[in-house]
Amino acid sequence: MSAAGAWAISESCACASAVGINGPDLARQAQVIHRNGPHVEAALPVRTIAAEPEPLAVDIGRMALVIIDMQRDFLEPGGFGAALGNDISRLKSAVGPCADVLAAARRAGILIIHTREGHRADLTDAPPIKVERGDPAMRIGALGPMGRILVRGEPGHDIIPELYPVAGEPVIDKPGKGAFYQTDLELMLKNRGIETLLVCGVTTEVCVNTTVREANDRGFRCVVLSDCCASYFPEFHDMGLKMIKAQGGIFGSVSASGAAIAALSAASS
Ligand code: TIU
Repeated sequence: MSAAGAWAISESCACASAVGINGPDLARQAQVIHRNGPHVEAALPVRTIAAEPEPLAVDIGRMALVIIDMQRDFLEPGGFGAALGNDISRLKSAVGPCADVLAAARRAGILIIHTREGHRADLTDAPPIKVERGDPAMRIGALGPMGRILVRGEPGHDIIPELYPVAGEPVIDKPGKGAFYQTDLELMLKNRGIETLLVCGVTTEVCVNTTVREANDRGFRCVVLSDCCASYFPEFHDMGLKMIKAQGGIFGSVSASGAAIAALSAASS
């Protein structure tokens, strides 16, 4: 077992047995894994997810769904995305598939983490080079129709209603593009024994790509769901995904909502 984390491993419980990603040798050991300590819930199975560059066998019990920055500031008029001069309607396509994967992940009972990009009200955690970009009237911290742009606690900073977190789903507030930078995401994932991240969110080439690269360097396997991600620039979306899966999956794998839902549904049935 490569990352036991907070999981307890027992050979004496009557729960269904699970195998690790490392293959049948572990299956022969008939280990039983429980999340969050002794006998909380049955272990989840290994499933193969259709993905590029190749199908991936994933231990569903060691997989988390990470939804990146599906915030009003990026997807709704008057927010940070619009302030940067972008066509925000291009991000809409990701909402429905994300909602479907979120529902399947909730049914399967896997760890679900939401992230939000944004800053303290006094902007002490915002690098000047980031704040000083663009039209002064529409910069980070400026007052827009959804409150101060990209500032924590403001309406625009929050997650869109369609994907709103429910109790028990951690929300990571991040000051940068990557979800690992200056956050406790890595700690959470390691404590839960997570090996694989299903990654959704916006934008493909900015916060999704940055997070996937950070995750890859930390030893987490990423499966990016193409239709659950979007960019203001369609060509960047396509290239962002290509860069992840090239060279044998140099940063991770690329799959789609249907394949992820199939694997999650098989795990929850
Ligand atoms: N979340 C995220 O991607 N932040 C950005 O600023 N993205 C842009 O594409 N600008």
